[in-house]
Amino acid sequence: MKNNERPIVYMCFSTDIIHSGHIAIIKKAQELGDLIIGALPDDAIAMYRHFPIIPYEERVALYENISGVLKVIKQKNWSYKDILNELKPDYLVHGDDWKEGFQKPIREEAISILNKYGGKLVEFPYSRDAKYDNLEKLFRRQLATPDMRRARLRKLLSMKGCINALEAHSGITGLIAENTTVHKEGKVYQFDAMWLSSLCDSTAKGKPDIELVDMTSRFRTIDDIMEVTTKPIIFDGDTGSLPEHFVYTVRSLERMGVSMVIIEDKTGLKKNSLFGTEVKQTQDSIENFCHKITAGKKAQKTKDFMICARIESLILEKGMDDALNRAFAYVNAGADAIMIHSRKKDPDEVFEFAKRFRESNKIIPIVVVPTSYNHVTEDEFKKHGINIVIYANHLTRSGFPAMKKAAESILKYHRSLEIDEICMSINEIITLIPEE
Ligand code: SPV
Ligand code: MG
Repeated sequence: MKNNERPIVYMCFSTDIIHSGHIAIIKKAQELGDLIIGALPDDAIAMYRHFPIIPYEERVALYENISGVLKVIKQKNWSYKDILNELKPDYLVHGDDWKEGFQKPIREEAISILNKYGGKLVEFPYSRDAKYDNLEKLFRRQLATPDMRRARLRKLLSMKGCINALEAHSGITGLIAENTTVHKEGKVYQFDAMWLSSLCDSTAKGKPDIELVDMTSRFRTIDDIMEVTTKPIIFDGDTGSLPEHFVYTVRSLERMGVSMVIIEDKTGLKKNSLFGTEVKQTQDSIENFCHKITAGKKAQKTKDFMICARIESLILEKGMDDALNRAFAYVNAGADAIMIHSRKKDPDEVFEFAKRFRESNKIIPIVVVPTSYNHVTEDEFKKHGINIVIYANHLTRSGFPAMKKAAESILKYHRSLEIDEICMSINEIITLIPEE
């Protein structure tokens, strides 16, 4: 590199569109020397920002063909440490927007490495031109199209190994699942997917979770959420109803852009699993349930849509062997994933299931809903071979108690002053709804 006469300039891109704003920065960088562009891989971008629309290889080709770019190399993650140590560029170019926010520690790390070998950081003022914002927004809308949204769950699973999903039951709860991010120790955390819970969809309508809210109404909720979000949706399909009905559900969900339906192996009047054996619930026969899975798999049109079989054996106290027998039978019938449900306070039976299932099957994703064993972290689940962690009811369970408290307080004091502290200001509420 250094036998080159001109200084080496390095900058890293995560963008999947190149507009005149990028070209202007590239031109300025090229005035400093020969420009090498780093390209972040899909998993790095998906983890900290939006999901990339243009795949990595295409982005590399895009950057390579920008006039005057010497070459494009892979920058494995957001940290510049490895690249700076290897390449030792004379200049590192970046927009000045990374002085704050999640990139602040990344900037500090880069400066300390540059200082060690005498490299320079050049920061160009970052202008948030409305023209570019609109362009990006338009481009980003593609993420919400049915084909892109549907396919994203499988992609995220293969990128991350273990993903999480938050319950959503309306447009606004969908927006919370879509947009909530937390910055911690130089990293950004956000939810990967949304869970369209039957319990929470029914609760929002003031109805019991007994398959009383019909599919047309459930689809309406999906539509409300899809209108304002882009993240993949996992749909709680209850029992899936009759196989003859389930095939229509599969086709509709797939057409809408839902990524996965989870159906549970119960039959007759379904009650919520968290009641366990306190209420009468009947598990379906292996044969019947396998038939339903196979019928669903035959009905789907794309390779991306997933049918997950949910096993209720532990909930209904039928034992571990029954749960495992069913899991293998359901996979043979075509299930793309297995959900093992438990309402125990500790995760032992779920971990035992995962261990024994993984002895024979390393591939099929395992889904868990840790409502009762909620002290277990996602990292621990991942270590036990689990791939999807669903927070199944937490926006419902946190939101409604606050509403009840507000209603009671108004009745008690005949005014609303006392609940100021638990109410979001109108300004904050407005910021939850992004402007179009
Ligand atoms: C739901 O969220 O509706 C579920 C999960 O099915 S559970 O409530 O735990 O059964
Ligand atoms: Mg449910």
